[in-house]
Amino acid sequence: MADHAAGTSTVRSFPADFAWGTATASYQIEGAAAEGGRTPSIWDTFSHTPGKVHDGDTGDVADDHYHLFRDDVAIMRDLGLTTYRFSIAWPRITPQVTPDELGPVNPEGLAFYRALVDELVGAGITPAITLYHWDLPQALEDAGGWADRRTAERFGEYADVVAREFGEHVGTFITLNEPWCTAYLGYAAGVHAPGRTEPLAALRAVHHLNLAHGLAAQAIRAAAPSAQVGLTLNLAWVRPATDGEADVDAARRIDGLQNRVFLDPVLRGAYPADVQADTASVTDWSFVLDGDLAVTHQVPDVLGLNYYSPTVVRRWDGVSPRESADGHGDGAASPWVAADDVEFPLQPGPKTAMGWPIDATGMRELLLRLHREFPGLELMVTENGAAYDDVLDADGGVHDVERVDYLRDHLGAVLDAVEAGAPVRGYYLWSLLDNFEWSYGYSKRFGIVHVDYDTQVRTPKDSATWYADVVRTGQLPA
Ligand code: IFM
Repeated sequence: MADHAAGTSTVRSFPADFAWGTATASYQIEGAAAEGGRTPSIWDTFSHTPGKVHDGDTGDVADDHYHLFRDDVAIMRDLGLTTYRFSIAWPRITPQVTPDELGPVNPEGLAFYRALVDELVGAGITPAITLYHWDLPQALEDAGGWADRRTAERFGEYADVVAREFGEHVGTFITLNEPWCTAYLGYAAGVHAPGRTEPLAALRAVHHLNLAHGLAAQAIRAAAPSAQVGLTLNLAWVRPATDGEADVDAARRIDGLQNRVFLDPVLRGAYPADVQADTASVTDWSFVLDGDLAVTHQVPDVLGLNYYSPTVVRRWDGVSPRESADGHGDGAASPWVAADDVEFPLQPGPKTAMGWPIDATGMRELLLRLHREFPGLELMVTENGAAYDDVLDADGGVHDVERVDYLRDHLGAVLDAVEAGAPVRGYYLWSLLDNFEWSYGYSKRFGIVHVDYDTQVRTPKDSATWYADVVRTGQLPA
């Protein structure tokens, strides 16, 4: 910790082998939606459906990273990054997949990612590949999507193809990104693709995603024994609004639905009994078949944490408008299956352009909780960052002071956890580039590199310079 009290400022250092990266996702940056043999994903369908995405934005072009990836790797090399987390678009790899058959592998799809991996390796940057960051082949959704267990089975086969192809050069294969969003935002709240509002489908999706993780982990371990298996969860630092029994119980239920329903089957080989009881009005969980929990129980070599904002919950009184800081409030379908009586009171204090409250404490607390509950499990921050209403200044720069403050606070929280003994191995800043922010389209800018969507000109923001300094020195400036 910085020693301000003594009038001196002790520099805080990260471990020498700490991995420094940025993260992106295929649909958010690639564009070239109809090129290279790619078939539509659920996000193509969703974004092309009127009213689903801000301003009718789509990922058709996005950052045109498909054509500009060499420039983007050069930016990362100039920043001194040691690793880069990106996702592979499943519809580029097996574009003819059906629920019953993976279908032929598309050489053009493999060639694109091969060129990207080669470029990264040539720049001294270790690739970390996410296998699923939400762009499910539409043909699978047409047969039920993640609510159908065949999607998990095909995912395991797709993981085998990717691990065989890239296992040699890739440090980590992350099976899934934020299955909470896939299951609940996609199948219960309907604000993400495929836009369904079916609580039962959401819980089926939860299980099939856990199964998909297990099948993919098995495939990666067999095909690429030198690579690490990762899983990225957006765990919530859940706190009750008061010490009252109802609020404390609301916090337990949200912790179950967001955190433990993913952690437990993967790390303990069991679903939490309280979550199953809480959701009994929706399902008896009979979609969990004999032997499934042995498959989900594939402990990752590294668990990825995505953290942005804290979560405060209380029991809703059922009368006043239901509050939700993230837009899932009164009147909207809720992502919180069987928890319609829980609300998320709006918090005072500073917020990012997403309206998300800023509190880095949650980052530290979640890392310490993971370390406490799963000692020995290696940890990685696989996403952290902030959207702000950045503008290109007359001097040609983007002076994103607030983002620098946000990053400094959150990296400080990571260091707190490291200093307390949590085995946090690295940090991926979300995001390298401004990009397609899902239902918000291009209206929210998370990048440390500004993108002009008309010209595709990239301009590193002040935060990029600041981050490059942290990476170069391994030290957190006060
Ligand atoms: O842009 C997303 C990313 O795809 C998943 N994690 C959260 C980010 C910011 O909302």
